[in-house]
Amino acid sequence: MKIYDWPTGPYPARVRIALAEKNLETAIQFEKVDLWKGEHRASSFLRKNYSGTLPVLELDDGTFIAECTAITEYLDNLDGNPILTGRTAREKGEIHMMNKRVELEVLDAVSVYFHHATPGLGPDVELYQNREWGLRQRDKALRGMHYFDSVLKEHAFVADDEFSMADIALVGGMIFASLVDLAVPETCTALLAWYERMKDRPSVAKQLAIQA
Ligand code: GTS
Repeated sequence: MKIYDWPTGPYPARVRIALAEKNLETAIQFEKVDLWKGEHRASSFLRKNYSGTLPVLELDDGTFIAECTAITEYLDNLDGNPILTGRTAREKGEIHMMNKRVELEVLDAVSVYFHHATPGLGPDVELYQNREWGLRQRDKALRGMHYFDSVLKEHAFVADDEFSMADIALVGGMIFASLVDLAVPETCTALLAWYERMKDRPSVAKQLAIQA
């Protein structure tokens, strides 16, 4: 299997953390696609992923699977022992709901802020920017952090009281926020404490060492 990757990218980080949790790192070959040079916009890459985003998983039979959630679902179920995406119908429902909520309310919002209200990937790659939209998404991400703080005041993890891909997605959000200097509000004490606990996981620590 191959992953089209950008090693310090917050979304690729989600899949790298999932791979480490599943002890699958040695089963994967990584191929860099340079976002800063706009290689993800090339027609050869768009044939692999219409959306032009990283990461993308290529299976040995030539199938391409894009989207972090879909890739995580695939990897988690390969050995018939899903530990990240839920075992029961209820677990799956709750984990997917919270994973999507992390994307909508924090991670994707920070990404839009980066692409629209900061220089983003630079003038050659960012062909359309809307600063007002970017700033609104920054404020949405901050509201999202407060929401997850309230969740983590009541629960040890983002979904279902067990570590899951929803936690990994929120780690991606924390990584992206840090890359764009968007500080987590100090009042979000439960969110900050949860992130410190996440950093103790070898999978997350390894990714943060790559980010440093
Ligand atoms: N919904 C996608 C997913 O979950 O995989 C989003 C993926 C995404 O936005 N990836 C970023 C990207 O390709 C990579 S990174 O920002 O984490 O490095 N961005 C390029 C672009 O032009 O938006």
